[in-house]
Amino acid sequence: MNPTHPVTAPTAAGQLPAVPLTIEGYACLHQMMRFRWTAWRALDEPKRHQISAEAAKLLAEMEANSGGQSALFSLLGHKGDLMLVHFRDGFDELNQAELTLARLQLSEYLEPATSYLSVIELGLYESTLKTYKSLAERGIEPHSEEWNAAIRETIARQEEAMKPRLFPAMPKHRYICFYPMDRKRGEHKNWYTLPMEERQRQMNEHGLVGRRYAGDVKQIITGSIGFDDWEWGVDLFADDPIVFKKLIYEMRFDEVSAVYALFGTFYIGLRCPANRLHELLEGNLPQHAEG
Ligand code: 76R
Repeated sequence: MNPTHPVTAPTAAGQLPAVPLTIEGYACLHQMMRFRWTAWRALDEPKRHQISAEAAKLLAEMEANSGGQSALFSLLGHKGDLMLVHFRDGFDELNQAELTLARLQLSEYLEPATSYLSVIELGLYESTLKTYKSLAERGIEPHSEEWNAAIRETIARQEEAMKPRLFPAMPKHRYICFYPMDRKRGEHKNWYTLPMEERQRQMNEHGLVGRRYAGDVKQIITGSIGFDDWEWGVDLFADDPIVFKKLIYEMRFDEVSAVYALFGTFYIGLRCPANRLHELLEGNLPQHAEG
């Protein structure tokens, strides 16, 4: 028995490590901003134009960035006016994107409302379970050299196969829904004390529900344990916002959400391409057109 994981039930194959393997892709920053409309409107039109043109030029470059794209969204409601979503190769590039934006004249009219830092994460419950079990069956001790080598091999194979999902282009859909979430660590219901097999079963069911929406919604899960105040960030992209409601409602009945999910604040935004920024800042909703 492994005394460091006493809560994980032993299996026929012996004690399995509790942590599922994950693979990570782009670093991801969400910046929710308030726009200082009053100060902005006090500027004359040519000045507003000059400032928004400068910002649009930078945003256009960021939208096309080869090491991870950015996108701007106009937020609905009081939680913020604008949301920038940045995907980058790493935290350095992410921080540079923040600093470059802060140099814009437009930034004098932007006030951070909140932000969220995470990395694109694929949880590999299925292949983790297969790998852990086959290693246990071969009598290979967890965390031994041989075990570590086999795990590294599994991770490398998955990283290669999943590259497009770890380093995605920014989805082009009209609407975004972003919210952070946790898995419950309560006195009676605690996700982290469930055996690996049980978590794998529930995650598999979760995936089956999700997959039925695959054509209507694009989902990007980011992990934020150690980076921000919640454990995961969920980004959903769709051309019809009702799909968010239907998908999330249906998932509430799914065991892993019904019993173990805790949700943070929801943000809903409309995509604003760089070349529509001036329209948006003049108070006109940009039509959905790319390019
Ligand atoms: O990535 C995959 O497609 C594999 C299956 C899968 C995993 C591992 C998957 C599929 N998700 C995974 C992980 Mn998900 N997901 C959410 C939410 O509202 C709620 O109840 C929860 C918020 C939604 C709406 C959603 C949608 N998923 C995760 C994780 C990490 C948990 C962990 O590792 O312990 C969280 C927190 C989470 C939450 N999920 C899908 C979807 C959809 C639509 C799919 C199918 C995607 C597709 O097949 O294209």
